[in-house]
Amino acid sequence: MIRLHHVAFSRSFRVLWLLKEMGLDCELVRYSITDGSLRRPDYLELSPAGRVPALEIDGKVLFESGAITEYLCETRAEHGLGRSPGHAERSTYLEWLHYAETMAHLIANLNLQWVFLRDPSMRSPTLLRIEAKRLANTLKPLEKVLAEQDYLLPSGFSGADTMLGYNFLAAPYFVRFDKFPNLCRYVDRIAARPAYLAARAVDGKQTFYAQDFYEVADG
Ligand SMILES: N[C@@H](CCC(=O)N[C@@H](CS)C(=O)NCC(=O)O)C(=O)O
Repeated sequence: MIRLHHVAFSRSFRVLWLLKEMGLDCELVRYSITDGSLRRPDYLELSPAGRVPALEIDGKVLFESGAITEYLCETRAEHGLGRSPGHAERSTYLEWLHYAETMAHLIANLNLQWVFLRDPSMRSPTLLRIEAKRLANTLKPLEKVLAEQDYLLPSGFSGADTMLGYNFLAAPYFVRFDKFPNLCRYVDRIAARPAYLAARAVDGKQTFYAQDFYEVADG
C-alpha cells in the first residue's frame, strides 16, 4: 500500500502526478496548510519539518518531493521516468529535477507574502518585486531548452517534468507568461497528459489564490 500525505495545489501534487503517470494507486491523507495539522507530533514523525509531501511506501516513510521522485523513478524503473547513473541524460535529469526547488522557494516566498500575510501592510513591495523578478529569471533557461524539445530532456517525459511541471500551477499568478511562448506550449503539453488531468481531478478547483494575477506596483 502506498499512502501520500497531501495538500491540494502544493508540492505534493508532484508525487500525486508521478504516481498517476506510473499507474500506481495510493491512499491519500489530506491536510490543510493553515489549520496546524502539519505541525502535530504524529505528522512530524512522518515529515520532520512538517511539510508535504510525505510518502509511505515499501515499509518506510519518505519526505522531500525530489527524493521521493528519484526513489520512485529508481525503484519503479520499468516506467522509464528516471535516468539511471551512466545514462547520457543523467546529469541533466538531476539538474532539472532539483531546479524545481530553485523556482519553488521563490513561489513559496511570494505565497507567504501575498496569501498568508492577510494584512497588506505586512507585505514588502520591495521583496515582492525582487522575488517576482527572480522567478521570471528562472523561466528564461527553460524557455531556451523548450525551443528545441517537447519536454525537459531530449529523449522525452521524465520525473524532472513532474517535479518542475507543478511549479506552473503557481508561477503564472506572479509572472506574465506571454514572453515565454515555448514554456506556454510546454505547459499546455503537460496539462493534456491523462495522468496530469487525473491528478488535477483529485485536487479539484484551486481555492488557494483569490486573484488571477498578483501585480506588484512599480517602485
Ligand atoms: N523541499 C520540500 C519542500 C516541501 C514544502 O515546503 N511543502 C510545503 C507545501 S508546497 C509545505 O508543506 N508547507 C507547509 C508549511 O510551510 O507549513 C519538498 O520539495 O518536499
